[in-house]
Amino acid sequence: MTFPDKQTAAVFHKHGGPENVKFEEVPVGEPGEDQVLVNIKYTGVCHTDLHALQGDWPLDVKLPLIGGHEGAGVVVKVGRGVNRLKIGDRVGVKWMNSSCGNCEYCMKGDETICPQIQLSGYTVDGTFQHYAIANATHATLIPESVPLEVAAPVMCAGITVYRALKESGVGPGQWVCIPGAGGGLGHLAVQYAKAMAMRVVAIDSGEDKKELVSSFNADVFVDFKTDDVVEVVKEKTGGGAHGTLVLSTSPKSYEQAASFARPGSTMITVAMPAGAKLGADIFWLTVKQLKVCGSHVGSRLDSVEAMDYLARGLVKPFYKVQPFSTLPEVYNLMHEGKIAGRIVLDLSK
Ligand code: 8ID
Ligand code: ZN
Repeated sequence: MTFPDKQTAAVFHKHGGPENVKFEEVPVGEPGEDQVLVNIKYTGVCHTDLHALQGDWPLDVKLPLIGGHEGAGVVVKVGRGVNRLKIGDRVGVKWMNSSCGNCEYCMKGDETICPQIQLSGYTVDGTFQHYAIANATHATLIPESVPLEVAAPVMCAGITVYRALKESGVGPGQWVCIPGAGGGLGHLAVQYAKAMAMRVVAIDSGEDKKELVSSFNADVFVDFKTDDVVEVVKEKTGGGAHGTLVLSTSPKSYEQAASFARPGSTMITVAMPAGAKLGADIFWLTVKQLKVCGSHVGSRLDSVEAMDYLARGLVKPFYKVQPFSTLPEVYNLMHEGKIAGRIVLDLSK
């Protein structure tokens, strides 16, 4: 398969706003041991990419960085020792780029907490380029029946919420509460939750997001700008949600989640607003026997399972396709909370 030596990538050299993203000519990488070179056709834009650009988190970002970690494309070259993938395979490139495979966590399938984890679009270059390097063990095969642009948002958003819902322990018929339900992760969380027979309280704001989550049969919509969130959730769920997935990028959601939690329930921390602390009252945390559990993307098996929901038609990402060159505008819209579902970039434009 032929491919060029050089390509255009969206790079930032220092942290800050979308104006720091530059489209530059960079060399196409060479896949090393257990790596493949993937011709990225589509990539989602996740709020994590914006956190990385802004330098929000207490974990160093590689600089300069090519961001992006929701890529879907085709393998064009395989490195040494790659048996699992071949040229022409359709794969997803994820946040979880690689793990060591040999530590105590990797050995028991907890690869998402491997101390040597490499993260696409954060510690290594990601999918905002035409040719990205992926680890052959971790790249997710995309079933033939799933178009690449549809698969892209699942590579981070879908896998993450699928895993977080499993961690929540919410059973069929029980209530799961989803702050941030109209966003990239949220709109998929609503669908996975319904496919798992949970009842859903979707929290977000505005008509667009209300319409979107209602189209996926969310049972209740709560508008965080106009409703008394804690009271409405308690009332609609008959005493609080059995589990909460915090997917909203506002620290306020973490305070509210502890307040509307049903006794004995679990709060899953997924969103990571800059500098946010757990603002829960320890008294209520204790006497309500609440569990707080962090959830970081998903394992290779979670990825395959999350993709399978798509292949079976149980989950359908809602997205708008835009040209690659619009990435800075996407960041602006995301910062303002104006994106319902996901924006997927078409790398050919
Ligand atoms: O593995 C992980 N833990 C993981 C994986 C992927 C993403 C974590 N994340 C993190 C991101 O880094 C980000 O912090 O999850 C968060 C959400 O990512 P996203 O879904 O990509 O963001 P978005 O599309 O911008 O959606 C955020 C939604 O939150 C709503 C907004 O309206 C938007 O729809 N929101 C806000 I801002 N304030 C809210 C509030 N007070 C709120 N929703 C409810 N209550
Ligand atoms: Zn992401």
